[in-house]
Formats: sequence, structure tokens, C-alpha cells
Amino acid sequence: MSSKPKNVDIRTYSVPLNASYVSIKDESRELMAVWPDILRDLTTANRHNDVPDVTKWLAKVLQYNVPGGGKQRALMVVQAYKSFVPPDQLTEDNLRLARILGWCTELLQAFFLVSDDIEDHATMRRNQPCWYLCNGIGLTAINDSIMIEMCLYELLKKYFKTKECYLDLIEQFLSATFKTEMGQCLDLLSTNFGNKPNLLFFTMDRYNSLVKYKTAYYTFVLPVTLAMSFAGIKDPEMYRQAKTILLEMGHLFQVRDDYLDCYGDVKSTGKVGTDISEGKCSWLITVALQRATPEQRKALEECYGDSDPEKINRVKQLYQEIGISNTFAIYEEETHNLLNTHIQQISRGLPHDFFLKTLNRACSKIG
Ligand code: GPP
Ligand code: MG
Ligand code: MG
Ligand code: MG
Repeated sequence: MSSKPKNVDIRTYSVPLNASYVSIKDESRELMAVWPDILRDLTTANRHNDVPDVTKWLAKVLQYNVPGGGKQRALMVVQAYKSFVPPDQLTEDNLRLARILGWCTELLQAFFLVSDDIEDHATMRRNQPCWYLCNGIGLTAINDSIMIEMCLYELLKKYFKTKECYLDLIEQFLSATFKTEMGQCLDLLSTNFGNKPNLLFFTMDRYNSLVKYKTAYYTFVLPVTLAMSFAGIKDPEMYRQAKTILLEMGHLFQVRDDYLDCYGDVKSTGKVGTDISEGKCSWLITVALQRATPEQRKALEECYGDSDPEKINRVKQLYQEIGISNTFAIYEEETHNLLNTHIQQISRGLPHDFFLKTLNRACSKIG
């Protein structure tokens, strides 16, 4: 005789799952399988059917800007949830909710990227033209980015409103958003609004604050602490230790992003770098300034933050003379080793395996 309770629809019946390892590729497929439902939730909601032009447009905005990336943040939410949740709560229903929470982080990311590409005068994102450059959209993309942001709160409300963690999830999203915007502000102030940047401000201290705020919180801390909250974790010390490690990973992640802006292959990054022409306070220029001779510094001052291709090439040439690629390789190796050690040192039942896998996936070594 079957032990299944009577009158239960087996499609939604919540049974604990075998927490067997699912590869990232499989998890990415599982996430994609949820996406059509999310798009439908956000664009065919009954209460907006009096503005069909908007919901039609929003569907286009979301489809172009949300699902096409690596989904690193969503994957992190799901993998963290699987690692943190007590086994008896790892049900198909809860996993689906973790995937929806993952899509909320991807909506936040899409909101940031649409805005960031306008602000950075970028041309390509995820191997396609930036949204603001499509069909004359231009600065109206600002409104699209804000709509994408609000979609995440619509989703949260629909699926988490009755959960104990609902308010905490909202507060986490709001707090990470504000931090990211402050980091972006520091990033944009450094460029001196298209005038020559003042390279005296490009110190390692400033760089460290900038990447902590503009990248590390929303890319690493947020996905993991959202998953911890949904998994019912309350111990503040667990959050504190997780945050320390995740901020370090976020730093390495942005240093890699800065390196790839100059040295990455467009086919694999899907974007064309603009850091030198925009005069960004990137890791490369910050380290170059620390090591430059007075002559090299003078040349950097003259050429950095200019869109003239000759000046951009001169900066790249100076990076080569200063040996920045080698400095990066050493930094990357040392930071990886240090992070591995720090992960071994965390306690309070934090899952080492999850942090090691996250490090190797999100900050995998270049070359
Ligand atoms: C990465 O900077 C940081 C962000 C994308 C956050 C943007 C925040 C906003 C509030 C708009 P980046 O410009 O180096 O990223 P990329 O190299 O992907 O353009
Ligand atoms: Mg950018
Ligand atoms: Mg930027
Ligand atoms: Mg970048």
C-alpha cells in the first residue's frame, strides 16, 4: 500500500528531497525552467490589464535584460539554500521558492546593468547591444531599469508575503541596493564627469571602498544572506562570518572584472571594456600609479580618461611596461590561497564546501 496521504496533488506535495549534488549546469537549467512563469507573473497580472501597452513593453524589457546572463547570483542563492537548509525542509516547493528568490537577485542585477551601461557609455552587454542603444531607446531606458527593479518586489510579495522572513528579505534588498548605489556614486565621482580624472584620488583605500560598495554586497553578501534568511538561520555570528568571507570574494571578483575590462576576450566576457576611456578608478590604474616612475605617471596623467584610441593604447602600453598582468596573476593566486585559508577557519557550522565551490566558480582563475 502507498504511504502517500490521500487527496494530495503529487505535483505540489512537499516531500523532503534527497539533497544529492546537482551540477551547476543542471541547476542553471532548473532556473531557466522557472523563468517563463516569472515572466508571466510579472506581465500578465490581472490588475495591470488596463495598461496592455505597458505590460507588453515590460515583457520585452525583461526578456532582453534578465535571463541572458550567467545567473551567478541566482545560482548562489539556490546553492546556498541547499547548503544551509535543514534536510527535512529541502522540499520541491521550497526549492522552487529559492529559485524565485534567485530570480529576484537577477532582476536587481538587470536593473543595475541597464543603468550602469548608460553611465559607463558601454556598447555591449552579454554579447548583445546594451538596452539603451536598441531601437533608439536612449535615456528612456532609465524608466525601464526602474521598472525591472520594482518587479523584484512584486515577485517577493507574491511568493513570500506569508513567510516569516518576508520583511527581512525586503530589508536586505533595500540595504544592498543603497550600498550599491553609494558604490556607484564613488565610481562615477572618480571619473570627474568626463573631465580629466584627478589621479591623486586613485588610492588603494578608495578603490577598496568602491568595490566593497558597488559590487561585493549585492553580488556575494546578498545572495547568500537571502538564502540564509529563507533557510531560517538566525544566529548573527553565522551572518557575520559569512559576510566577512563574501566581501573578500567580492573584492577578488571586481579586481578580475577590472582586469578583464582591459585584457578579456570580448567573445567570452560579452562586453567591450570602457574603463580607460571613461577614466575609471580600476584596480589596474590604481596599481599602475603605485608602481609608476615619475615619467610613467606623467604619461598616465596625460592619457588616462580620454577616448582617443592612441591615448588608450598608450595607457595599455604603460600597463605592459609596468608589468600589471604579472602583478595581477600574483595577486589572484595569493588572494585565492588566502580565501581558501579563511574558509577553512570559519566555524559555527557554516558549510565550508559551499564557500569553496562559490570561490572556485565565481572567482575561477584566469589563464
Ligand atoms: C560593476 O561595475 C558594478 C555594477 C554593475 C553596479 C552598478 C550599480 C548601479 C547603482 C547602476 P562595472 O561598471 O565594472 O561593471 P561592468 O564591467 O559589468 O560594466
Ligand atoms: Mg560598467
Ligand atoms: Mg560601472
Ligand atoms: Mg567592469
